[in-house]
Amino acid sequence: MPRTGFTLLRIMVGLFLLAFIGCGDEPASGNLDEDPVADIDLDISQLLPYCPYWYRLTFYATGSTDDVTPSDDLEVRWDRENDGDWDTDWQPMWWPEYYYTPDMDELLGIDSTWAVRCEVRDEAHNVSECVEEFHMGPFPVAPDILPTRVQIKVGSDIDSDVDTLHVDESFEMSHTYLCWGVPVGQEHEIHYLIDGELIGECTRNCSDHLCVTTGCGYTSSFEEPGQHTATVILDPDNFIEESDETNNELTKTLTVIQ
Ligand SMILES: [Ca+2]
Ligand SMILES: [Ca+2]
Ligand SMILES: [Ca+2]
Ligand SMILES: [Ca+2]
Repeated sequence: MPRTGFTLLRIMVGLFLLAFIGCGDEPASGNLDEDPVADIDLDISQLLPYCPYWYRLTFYATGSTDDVTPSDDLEVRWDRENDGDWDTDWQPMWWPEYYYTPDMDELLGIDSTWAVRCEVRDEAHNVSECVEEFHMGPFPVAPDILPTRVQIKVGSDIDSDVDTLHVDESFEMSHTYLCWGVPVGQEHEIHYLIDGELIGECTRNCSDHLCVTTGCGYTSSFEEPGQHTATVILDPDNFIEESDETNNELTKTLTVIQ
């Protein structure tokens, strides 16, 4: 073969190899690297069973896919209330959860509908946006004060809360309540009743916490087996004007056994 023909052949083989290697970087569709497909899931659960307005909001973007970048290598960032300001940096998909406990000012402002926004990007920095709305609540209408738990504590565990007691077993009564949009420092009275009889009373201030657990220092025990009713009444003398004056009483049934 003449020398010029041999050189031409080498160039053609080289071009063919370059084209062949380049094909491996392209998606099966033959298109260039496309935007990822963002897919988010929301997991909404109560943070504490007696704080019905405290939520654990977990946002997952693990369902997102891309034509080239493996799902595990995609990145996501979150704007948790869709206000235009990103609340996280770009973060890897293997840590996609975002825990958030809204405070009352935010809850009062969002009218129980919440929108979360995210962006998912692939390794070529192609970006897809996703927005999803979800519902929380219904929330009380401010101002309102309401009990959410009658707590019966036994032993030294301050978090214990039982329905069943033994005869002569000592217990302490307390309660959890919400001051929903009530000015901080606003006083209210609290009445504790057992079987409809007033057995303790005290005064407390509203704080800016969503859920407050407190007690009037009442401890007692039952001498006989049977069923009893423990009741907490908030603001019995109506120091606070509320949107709902009918939800200030909460009752718990106690079973006393030998
Ligand atoms: Ca892509
Ligand atoms: Ca934000
Ligand atoms: Ca109320
Ligand atoms: Ca009242």
